[in-house]
Amino acid sequence: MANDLYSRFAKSFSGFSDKVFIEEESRSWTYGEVEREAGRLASRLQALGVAPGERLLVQTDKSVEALILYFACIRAGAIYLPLNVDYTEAELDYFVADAEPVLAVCRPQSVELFERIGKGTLAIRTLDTLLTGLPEEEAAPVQREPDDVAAILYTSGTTGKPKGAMLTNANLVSNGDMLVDFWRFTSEDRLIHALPIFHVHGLFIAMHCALFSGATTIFLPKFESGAVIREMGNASVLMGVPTFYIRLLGDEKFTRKAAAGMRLFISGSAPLSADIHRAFEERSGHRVLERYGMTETGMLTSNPYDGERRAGYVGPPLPGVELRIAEFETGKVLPQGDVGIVEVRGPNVFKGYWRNPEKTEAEFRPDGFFITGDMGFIDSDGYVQLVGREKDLIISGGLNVYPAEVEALLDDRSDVAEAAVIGVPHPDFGEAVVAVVKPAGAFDPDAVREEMRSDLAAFKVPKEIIPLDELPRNTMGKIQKKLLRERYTDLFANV
Ligand code: MCA
Ligand code: AMP
Repeated sequence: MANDLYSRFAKSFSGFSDKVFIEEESRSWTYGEVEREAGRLASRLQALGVAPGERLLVQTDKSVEALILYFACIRAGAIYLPLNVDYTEAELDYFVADAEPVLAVCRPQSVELFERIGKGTLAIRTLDTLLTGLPEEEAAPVQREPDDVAAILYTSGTTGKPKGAMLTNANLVSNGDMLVDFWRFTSEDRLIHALPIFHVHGLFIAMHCALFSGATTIFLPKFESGAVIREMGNASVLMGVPTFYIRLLGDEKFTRKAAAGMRLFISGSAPLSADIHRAFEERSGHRVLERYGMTETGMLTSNPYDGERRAGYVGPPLPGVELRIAEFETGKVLPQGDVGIVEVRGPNVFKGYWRNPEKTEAEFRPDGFFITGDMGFIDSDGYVQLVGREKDLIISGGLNVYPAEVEALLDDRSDVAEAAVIGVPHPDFGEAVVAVVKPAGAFDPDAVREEMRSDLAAFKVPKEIIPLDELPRNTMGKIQKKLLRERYTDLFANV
């Protein structure tokens, strides 16, 4: 049997053919039905030039059909490139130019925008038009090599433009199979899926665990605590970002009884505070299993299934993942217990950044370890604790925001002399984006926020813009962000 990603899908599609794969409010889909639709859609994609190695750009709402488009793309051997629906024209323009997709599938309201961006050379379809009158004949799966790229996921960076992380067939198959085993997924499982499907977390981690194990997915359009609590009576696993767990605790219907039938709650994408971890256990009787990963690497560490799930720790490295702590500047490996940069190697680690060999080289050590940008240490039991980030990054509700991108937009404005963008503790999102700005003349923070929405995805727009006469600087003249973070640490304490 081939070991490319579609072959892995096919094993479940045929092995569980008559079993329900996905339940949504209006209908349910068996594994066999999903495979048949993916086969027909792959025929249509091929007719549109979506050939092996070509990029298929997708910016659609969450739906089972959008998921089938992913399976069809992989079946056709093409490279899947999903994008957050929040991205604005300026952001999309860059992705299209960089990835040079052969086809863009978008929402009806974005067709005109993609036409402007594509300048007549990009084929554009909505999901509806793509699915109308599908051919009866299913395209034969195109076999790919383990090292061929299956998907490109863009991640931003501290400096410069977003980079497309190339994930190979082998990366996705190995990480998926390992997680099924580690988290004990079986075909008896019923996974509540409330994450978006344009990130590694919702698309690869959640969906591959369900698909590879033959489980059933309860597919919700988005996270809403009431709906998630209702589904718990009929489910076994929930995967989410810390905000999910914070919001569940904020809902009085979330009780021990409501969670009684669940076997596993998994959290990741951002730090889950030890307080929330404990409050969750008190309320539900379940200890959340926290894990740590990245777009470039899939899952890296996880608290154990059977052993101690330790609050505030992301657990030991997962099977097959080598993890070490090093000195950032020199790469010197540090002794156990010392804080340094987390570096990783393994079959899960991506192939490199799309058409960006310089960035790829800069983020790998010569011996193949990838430099994550996260700071942490390994304790005497082998558990990893993350203590901060070397990269200037804010994680808000599980979504990454690079201050440099927001600062650049503010610095470009004539009413701003200079700006510093920081992450401030937020009770719902974990961290919230805040801009501290030295105005140049008349300055209306609300109007500025409103204007920023046309250039930046909504989650990146500062929740507050604070005008200050002078930004604090150190003796080297560098803006002291640490001091600003301390000063505004209670900004959202009462929201
Ligand atoms: C929405 N807003 C946000 C966020 N989400 N602002 C900051 N951070 C966010 N994450 C904006 C909305 O546009 C809106 O702005 C306002 O905040 C309130 O929105 P609300 O209705 O409360 O938001 P929501 O729709 O309920 O979404 C919150 C959410 C969602 C459920 C936490 O953001 C989410 O599903 N996050 C998960 C993201 C994820 O999958 N991350 C994984 C990537 P306005 O009113 O001004 O318009 S990381 C990854 O994949 C790695 C591998 C890993 O380790 O997992
Ligand atoms: P992304 O680039 O969106 O894949 O985000 C990856 C980053 O999310 C990592 O480098 C970490 O900084 C962060 N992250 C993921 N999981 C956790 C976790 N459990 N605790 C703390 N940070 C996390």
